[in-house]
Amino acid sequence: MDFDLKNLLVPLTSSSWWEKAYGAYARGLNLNNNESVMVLYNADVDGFAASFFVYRYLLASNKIQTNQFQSRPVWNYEYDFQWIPQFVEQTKPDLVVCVDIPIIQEPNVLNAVQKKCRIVIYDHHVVPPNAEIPPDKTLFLNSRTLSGSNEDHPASAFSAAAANQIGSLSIRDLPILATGLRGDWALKKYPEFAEQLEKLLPGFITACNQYLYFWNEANFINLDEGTDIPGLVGLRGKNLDYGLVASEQNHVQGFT
Ligand SMILES: [Mn+2]
Repeated sequence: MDFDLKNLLVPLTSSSWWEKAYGAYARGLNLNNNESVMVLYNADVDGFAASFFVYRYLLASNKIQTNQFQSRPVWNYEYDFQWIPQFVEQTKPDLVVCVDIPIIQEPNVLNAVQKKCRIVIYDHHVVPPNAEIPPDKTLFLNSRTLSGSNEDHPASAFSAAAANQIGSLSIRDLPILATGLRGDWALKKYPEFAEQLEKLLPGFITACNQYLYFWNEANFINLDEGTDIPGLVGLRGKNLDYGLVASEQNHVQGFT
């Protein structure tokens, strides 16, 4: 079967700002010998997929060893980001890469972190009008501001396109990218990619969604009626959230 990995994410890579943004990203992710990286990613599928493609990029560009790479999800309830300076103090990376997290809204955090290490951010959340872009050791990339017209490209799309640019993407990565994009409802934005995916896994996305829909609907009905979800009895709030993530993961693994 003929796959075209070259032109996967055309609406992104043909945009007027892509070359410049990719160049800045590539320089930002350039490591000196033995430097280490910490990737902080939004704890959703777009963020997770993005962190995977950052790793792929670093492997291909810097030939890093696994002990030079660490990553950590950032959960919704951690979105004040005030814990990050101390976390960086403890883990001592030379470079922090933030994908899919709106950390730009906390200039005090960025200022504290960039005193300790370099920062590269790719995000596509709306940037607050009064956000301060920190100079010096922080690189801030956001498709909405780069395009000047609020263009929205998920973090998994951007980081996969960058990994693809240096040839470190393979056909096996397509389902990961599909999941990331699907999580942000953005699969339809990239018709060339959707076409390659359909060649690889005909009907995969539709079938997987139909399967999950059944569970999600059942969960919704249970909660709406004030009953517990089987297997997650007595859980509410954050604990229920954790439980649901784990059970959805099980369902997806069962499905694939
Ligand atoms: Mn996202």
